[in-house]
Amino acid sequence: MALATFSPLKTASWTALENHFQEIKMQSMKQMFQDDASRAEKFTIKWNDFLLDYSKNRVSEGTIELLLKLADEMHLKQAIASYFDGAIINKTEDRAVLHTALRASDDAVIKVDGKNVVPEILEVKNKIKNFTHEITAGIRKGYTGKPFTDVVNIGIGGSDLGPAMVVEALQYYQNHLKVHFVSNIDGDHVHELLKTINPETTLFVIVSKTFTTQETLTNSETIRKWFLKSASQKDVAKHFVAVSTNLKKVTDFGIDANNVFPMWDWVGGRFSLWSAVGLTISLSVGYDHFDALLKGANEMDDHFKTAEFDQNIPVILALLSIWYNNFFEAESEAIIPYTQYLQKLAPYLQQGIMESNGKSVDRNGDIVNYQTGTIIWGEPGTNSQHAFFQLIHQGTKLIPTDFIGFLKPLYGDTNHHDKLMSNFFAQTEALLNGKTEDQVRAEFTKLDYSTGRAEFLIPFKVFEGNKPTNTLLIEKLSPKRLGALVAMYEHKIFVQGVIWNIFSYDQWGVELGKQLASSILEEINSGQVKQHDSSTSNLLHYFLQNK
Ligand code: G6Q
Repeated sequence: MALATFSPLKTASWTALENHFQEIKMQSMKQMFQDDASRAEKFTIKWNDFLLDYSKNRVSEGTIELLLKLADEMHLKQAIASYFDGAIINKTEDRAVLHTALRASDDAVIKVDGKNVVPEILEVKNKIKNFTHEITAGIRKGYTGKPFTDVVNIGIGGSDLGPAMVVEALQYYQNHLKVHFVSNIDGDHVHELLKTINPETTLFVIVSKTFTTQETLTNSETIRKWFLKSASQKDVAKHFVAVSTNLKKVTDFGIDANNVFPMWDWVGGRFSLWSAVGLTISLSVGYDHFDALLKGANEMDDHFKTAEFDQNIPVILALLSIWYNNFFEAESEAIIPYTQYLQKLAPYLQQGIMESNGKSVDRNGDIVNYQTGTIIWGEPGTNSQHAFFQLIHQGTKLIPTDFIGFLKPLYGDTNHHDKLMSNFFAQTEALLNGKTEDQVRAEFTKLDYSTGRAEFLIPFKVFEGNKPTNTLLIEKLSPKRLGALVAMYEHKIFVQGVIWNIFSYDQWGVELGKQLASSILEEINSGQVKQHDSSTSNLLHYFLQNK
């Protein structure tokens, strides 16, 4: 079934939310906590070993009811069914959106064009499993007979960010292989990498769904040329494998057809880490951990499909985000994991969230008259506390923030972990309560400040508070829980796209720059600058004269 195509502004709940917003916008959460001793309990969802406390949000029970009504009015239930059933919900590209099938159970039946795709998925998983074993056990060897020590993932965007984020996040679970990522067309990126690897013992995984991406092909060619300085053409087959839908182009590159890991057009790049795009993940942590990552995502899929909306983590997170984006007019959201392992989570989610929902045309092709895609940013705590938290606490902008923390550290160092987590709890508490003028004055009195000095400093030391946060507490960082966490955000993206009446699974916005770059490259190569605006012309002339 197709997704609904009417504006959320046409629903009764949207109007009710607008009215309700006028009542609630000045209310303080501090007061709400004082008025209701069971607030935290009411706004907490426990699922497996995840706990989401969303009580530190500027919402009442009435707000949540209205937001849930909005979800119903936008036919979210039916939309979820269409998403999981393989309906063509990516209409502008005429495709199903089935990254969820990649982590479905082995006996699931999921049809695309009438054909069950699960057997093909299992076949590719098996190929990933066997290949991982052969590389990690040293059965497959390099061209001089040595086992592989390094793996280079060559890809960009969806073919880089997911694997890079997960490999970093699961560093604790890594085996002996050193995994590197090269993505940028900037030659300095690849040349720095080449200084650190040995052609005899390095495996190159070229990841490109289309196998037409300029960055990936240029990097692959540069690397192949470098490789051929010490190896011969026939050795390419041993050292280069590819993940792609484009078998012809892959084999033209010189890669053995047996070394191609297929993917499908119903898997969008930014949702593809669950497919063979995750081959480097499997190589890095072993197939069993890769499989556990998929299982975790699958469990979150089940939760999303079956939990009532008021107990449904992705649904609640999406609705809260809509509340701030469309009613409070918040411009951005921060995601702050309290673990260094998740340092690439925010950049990864920036693509997932901003490429999916950064759209200004609705599902009818009309320009929307409301805000869509949220701007996402973030860095791990506590580093971020010493960097940009000042603005979250005392700046002029409202920045709803997700705090993600873990009950247990991986190395069992409770000294560090307790300090880390005390910061985690302190920040959300400070953001909620702030600090009043009276509290600041009392502190100054204790410190024996002169009245003049104290009165001067008070305004600078007051914290307004009332800053919304979600707290997600997870048992311990593991492949399975990471899979569930990533799937949670994927489904949040989906819910928001459904409610905003936009197509979340295309990305036409990245095309124009690519087209212009290819015609400008011709001008740079020929030295003939064509007609541009005067700024671009001047810049091109300057570049050509001085490069
Ligand atoms: C993601 C996008 C995009 C894509 C890259 C790489 O959803 O589609 O980021 O992943 O442009 O594309 P290829 O895998 O085709 O090289």
